[in-house]
Amino acid sequence: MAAVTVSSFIDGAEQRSTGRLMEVTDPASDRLVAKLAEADADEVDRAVTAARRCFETGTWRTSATDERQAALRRIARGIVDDADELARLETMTTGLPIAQTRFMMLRAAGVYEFFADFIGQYGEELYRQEKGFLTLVAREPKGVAALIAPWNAPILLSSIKVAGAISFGNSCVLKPSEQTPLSIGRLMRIIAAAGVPAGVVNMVNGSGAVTGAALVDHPDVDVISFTGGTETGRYISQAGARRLRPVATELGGKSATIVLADADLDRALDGALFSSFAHNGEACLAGSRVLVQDSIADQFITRFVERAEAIRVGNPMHPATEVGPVVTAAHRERVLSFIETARLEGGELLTGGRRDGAGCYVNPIVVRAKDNSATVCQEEIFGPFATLLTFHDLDEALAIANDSTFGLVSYVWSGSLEVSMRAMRDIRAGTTWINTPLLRDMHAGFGGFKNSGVGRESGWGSLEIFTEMKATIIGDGSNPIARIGIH
Ligand code: TXE
Repeated sequence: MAAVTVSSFIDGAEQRSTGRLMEVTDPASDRLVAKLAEADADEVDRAVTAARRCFETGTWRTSATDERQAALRRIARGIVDDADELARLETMTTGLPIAQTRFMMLRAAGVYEFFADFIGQYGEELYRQEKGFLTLVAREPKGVAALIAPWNAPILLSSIKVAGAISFGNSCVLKPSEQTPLSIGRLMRIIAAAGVPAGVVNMVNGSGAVTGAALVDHPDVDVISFTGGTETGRYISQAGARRLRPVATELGGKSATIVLADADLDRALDGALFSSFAHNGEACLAGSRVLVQDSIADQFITRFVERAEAIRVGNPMHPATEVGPVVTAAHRERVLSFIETARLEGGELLTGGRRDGAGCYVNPIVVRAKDNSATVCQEEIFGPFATLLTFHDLDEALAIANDSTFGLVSYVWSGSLEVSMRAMRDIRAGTTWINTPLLRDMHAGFGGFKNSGVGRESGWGSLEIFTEMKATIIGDGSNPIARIGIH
């Protein structure tokens, strides 16, 4: 099969880019599946200019809410109708199991539905505190949003940004990850076919250093929303600060799964395995630092390891596969390197590691760390790699959970209401799941404390990111006005 060349999508049309060609590979076979023509600063400028022009003309910005709602719902239907092919492309470039990418397409469609509902529901503000005045606070779209998305859930994470931005009337330029551009190219066509006017959603492909950097530094960008690694987030925040532009960042995590002795241990085991290894462990919300109460530790850890060894690792296109190859060969080597790091710091490898043959496969890794200061307890590994620790009581568990530079999510397994309430109050993370593995409700702001980022994506969170507050004060004519200039 000849490799297709993917390029940018600007002002409603695919571009014939002439930029540097980058390779997109299938991590299951290491084969080249596409070439990507990198957008340079000029092409990024054309995309931002198209978004700006479209915003200024007001076609979308001032459109009736029900027009935007209808378009968002048509996008949702387009994604559902095309879910099989979108999932196939996503699995081909990410290595994520097809059952999981298929599920994510339905979640992505749900995101457009959610925002269609949300913009018909939220109210703006009116105050009467001052006699003789009405003060109205309206929400206006910010303008042109630069949206930078990662490779680990391309359509879903891009859609949370795109739907959030355009539902409130913004225009946007999306830069997906250079490793996973294929499904996003198709999403652009779905958005155009849904009747969203040209210029509302534009997309530029290319590396972070060239295309991404040109986008976040463009003077006509009004707001930046980024999901990715912490160091990149820091860089992009600085770029935004130089131009005094707001930057929302959803970054990494090293989240704790706390298992107490009074939990339903069968469900806790299922949940701990799922939050460590689902999505190949390449998820910001992985709960891969598993803390187990010492009184149940031996038995729980034995069962955890047995189940990790039984996980079906293999061809991600196979519907029964539970863990596929990690995204690239370089990433596989990085993930594997943490085994040696753990050993050097007194940790013990309980199972998993290198898997021979073609493709970027890794057998699910379980390491027991000496204590929470170990690198494998502090750094985000972003692969099928669970780190186990034990604790004596709840206070110690909460202290370990919080002993992290990150604060994205946490998971708690316990039969006690008091434990749940303590966890809710004391864990410094943006989201805590109690007695359930991960599931996001778009009503709830998603984002992190500390190095896990700034801002929250959701209905209200996205409203904060993508709109400006505008106050209008109307007098009823009764208030006296100081009459200056009369002597
Ligand atoms: O992310 P990058 P990478 C974490 C995870 C992973 C690590 C590195 O730990 O191992 O980050 O992954 C674009 N200006 N997460 O290298 O580089 C880039 O092109 C503008 C957690 O893949 O942050 C891509 O589109 N843009 C995470 C996006 O940023 C730039 C998901 C993310 O890439 C840029 C992914 C620049 N200078 C990784 N440099 C999560 N929160 O879910 C890069 N990019």
